[in-house]
Amino acid sequence: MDETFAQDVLEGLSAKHKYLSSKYFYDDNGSRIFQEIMHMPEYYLTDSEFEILSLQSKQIIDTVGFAQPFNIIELGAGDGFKTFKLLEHLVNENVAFHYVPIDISQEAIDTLSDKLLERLPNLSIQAKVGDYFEVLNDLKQDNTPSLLLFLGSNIGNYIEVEANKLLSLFNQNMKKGDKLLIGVDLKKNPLIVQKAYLDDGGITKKFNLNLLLRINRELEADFKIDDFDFYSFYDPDTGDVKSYIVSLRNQKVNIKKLNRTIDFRYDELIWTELSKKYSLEELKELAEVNGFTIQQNFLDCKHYFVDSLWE
Ligand code: AVJ
Repeated sequence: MDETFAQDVLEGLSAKHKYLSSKYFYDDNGSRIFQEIMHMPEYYLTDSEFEILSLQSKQIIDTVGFAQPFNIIELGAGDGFKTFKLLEHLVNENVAFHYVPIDISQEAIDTLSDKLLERLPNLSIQAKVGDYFEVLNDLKQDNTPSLLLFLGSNIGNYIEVEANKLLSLFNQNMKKGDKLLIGVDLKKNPLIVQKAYLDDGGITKKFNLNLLLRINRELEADFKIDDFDFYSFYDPDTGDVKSYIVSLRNQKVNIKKLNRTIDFRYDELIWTELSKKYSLEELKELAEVNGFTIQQNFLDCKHYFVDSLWE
């Protein structure tokens, strides 16, 4: 795990066009800063998906149409705040189901389980720590129908080939009849998207620069945070939001554990994240090339976001 981080940092910072993977944002500090992002008024994604799950949980579950009991398997459960609305609906309706959150972090799973049980003491939680696919493969053995959740527009972090790889792997690990509810951020007025990723309060900047602090701590590097800035750009044609760390001067950074000194040019960029937005047509295409069909789309009232039900 640590080894991969070191290797990936080395590879990304040695490249002609430097890059770091956004999956490394989420150490303990990064996860906390992401919570702050989700509370920013500019970051509409959370509010939109929360609205969908608050107002349409009944329609979603009716459309899924499973016999009871069934499983709700959440991939990359995170803090489970949006999912709470869906789970609450099911518990209140006395529906028989098991909630199976999957995350690679034991700590994230423990916190989530405690928080949920506090508010929904009757909830049946069968948390799994580990790799998505190992856990999904295990679940294939049991013939309880399963609804997979992949919420929060996490799919937006994957470039096209990777998104297709991930979704076809989901597909291969699902039993006949299983369904997938996937949260996807939609193309919209570019100013709204731009502001969600380049906020005036600098929280997203702090989120990105935290990755340099993580490298300082875990790989014994000497990044001077004040000598770096942040930039994010939305291209409304492609739907790509690309985020970057910007070097504010010519500088050298030593990374002790990598035995390397890395040169940064004035204005040189490190690409850190893709947050892709889809149109509904592109979403249909994404489903179909990976062997799914869209059963129904559930949108928020502003049509900013969709929870799309795939079979
Ligand atoms: C959690 C991946 C959906 O890309 O919108 C928020 C992460 N990055 N602000 C996103 C994020 C900058 C977020 N996802």
